[in-house]
Amino acid sequence: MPLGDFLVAYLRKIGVTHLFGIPGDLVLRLFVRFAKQQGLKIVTLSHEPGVGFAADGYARATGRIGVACVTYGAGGHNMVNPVAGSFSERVPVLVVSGGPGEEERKLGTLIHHQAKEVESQLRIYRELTCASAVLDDPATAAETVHEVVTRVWREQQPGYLEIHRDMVERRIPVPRRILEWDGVLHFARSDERKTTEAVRETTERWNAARRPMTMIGIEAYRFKLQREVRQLAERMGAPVTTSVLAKGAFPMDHPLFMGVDIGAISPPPIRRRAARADLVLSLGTLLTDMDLGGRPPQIARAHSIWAVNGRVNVSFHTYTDVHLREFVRGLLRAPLRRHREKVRYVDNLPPEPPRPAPQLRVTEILQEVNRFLRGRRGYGVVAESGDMLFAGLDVRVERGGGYLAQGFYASMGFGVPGALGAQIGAGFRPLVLCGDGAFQMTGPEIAQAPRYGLDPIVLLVNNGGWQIFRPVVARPKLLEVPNWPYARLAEAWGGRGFRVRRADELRAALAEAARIRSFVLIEVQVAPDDHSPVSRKYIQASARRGRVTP
Ligand SMILES: Cc1ncc(C[n+]2csc(CCOP(=O)(O)OP(=O)(O)O)c2C)c(N)n1
Ligand SMILES: [Mg+2]
Repeated sequence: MPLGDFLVAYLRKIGVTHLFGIPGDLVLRLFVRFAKQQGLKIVTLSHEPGVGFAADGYARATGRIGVACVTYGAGGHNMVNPVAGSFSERVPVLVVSGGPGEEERKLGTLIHHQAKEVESQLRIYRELTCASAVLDDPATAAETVHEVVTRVWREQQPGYLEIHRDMVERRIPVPRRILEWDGVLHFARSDERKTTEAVRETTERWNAARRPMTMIGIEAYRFKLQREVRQLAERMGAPVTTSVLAKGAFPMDHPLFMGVDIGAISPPPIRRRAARADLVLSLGTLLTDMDLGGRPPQIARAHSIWAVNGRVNVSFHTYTDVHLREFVRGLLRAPLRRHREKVRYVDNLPPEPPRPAPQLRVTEILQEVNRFLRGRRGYGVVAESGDMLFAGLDVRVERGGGYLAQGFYASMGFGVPGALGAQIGAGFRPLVLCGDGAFQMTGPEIAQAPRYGLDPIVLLVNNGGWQIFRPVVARPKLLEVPNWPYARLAEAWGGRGFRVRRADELRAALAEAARIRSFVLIEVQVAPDDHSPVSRKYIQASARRGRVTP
């Protein structure tokens, strides 16, 4: 069959429903094939960064592969940053790019959109993907697609396919193995004997521990272990925290959930409990400066078991080839002792003020958001980079509601397009927490919402600039951004816009937004030197680390 048709059939077979993209002449034929009858639903946005973030948001929210299709050069290069974010945060995104045909490449001229060499884009994407290929050989094209996609799934990281425009209609042989395959992708399998031993040793240590804790990381989410991890936590009975990146991987209203652990700048009860722990069982947590608050792990290695990246590290030795799925399943069958401890959820918010202040504060916004979400179903929170990334740590989405944020790579621009992709894929109504600076990067993609029937609520916290840096930058002028008429823009783009200045106005606007069936933007005015509690701690700690000591 023609290569283009094979690719569509293949993606459908693995459960992909949508394709995010922007066409160009070097990818046009492929793009049109994707949209053919029985093909994929095409979602075009205004700018490739939005496309990349939307495909990533789709993948995060659905647990399926997100597909982004771009033209060669100008399009592909424009999407580098979102794909780098997907790589860092283990999101399975497949990038499909067009490219110049063989005859064109033989002309000896430079080809429009080309940067250094025709292969430059491929080389750039090699750095940002776990598998990449140019499909230039009809004989092996089908196998190559299968290999790249299999790797993307196994590693939960992006992959890259470049399909030159003269290849789209080329007929390719499809091996029987792929034709007869049921379309189910598999994760890497662990070594059984090593798993048995890792589980046995973990069980011994767990049963000997007096004050253990469990920390849930992003792999639990990406490898679709939420249910098992919850069961395991209930069997073990100890308090549970998540890393920053994994917020949402464990139910926020679960009686064992203590909150988000961000190392030394965690809420004091989490810090104190972690300091007293004689064993931390960490399931799928990447070791990042963000999660550990820029300090070495508080828990000495002697008292920890870290399962991540296909390894189980038990204090000072390591079991290789033990992946999180088999490890967790093994533990579920093990004779684990159940600890009993009364666990209380903690965040960083102060008590609510008795009456709304004349100038709304970030902490009050978070209290209103929590009030709004309490008991409501069908919402997911998307936190944008900037103060809202840290503010989001104090948001509590109950009853299985989703939570998405770039909790480690932390690129501005993820929020609005990521939310569009997430709603398209998973159907929940996003509540986007977004700063004015980040909104000016990709927020205008919200204008795409009406034509796809999407209705996110964007809470735009307007503090007049990139103010997360205000406490550490001596010249505030450097941080200013122009003041857009955000609410009026929302109305002009087919949504509804509100401007609020006080907590009671915000409460009313949110209640109204819940009734409105189009997208809604609520602009919330706050003072430029007001920050969420976690940002305040984080930015000071980060500035200390960057300081040059003579
Ligand atoms: C793409 C990108 N560029 C720059 C940064 C560095 N950065 C982090 S937060 C921030 C300011 C965010 O401003 P805004 O969205 O208004 O949020 P605020 O800090 O004011 O709450 C900047 C520039 C980044 N994270 N991502
Ligand atoms: Mg701002």
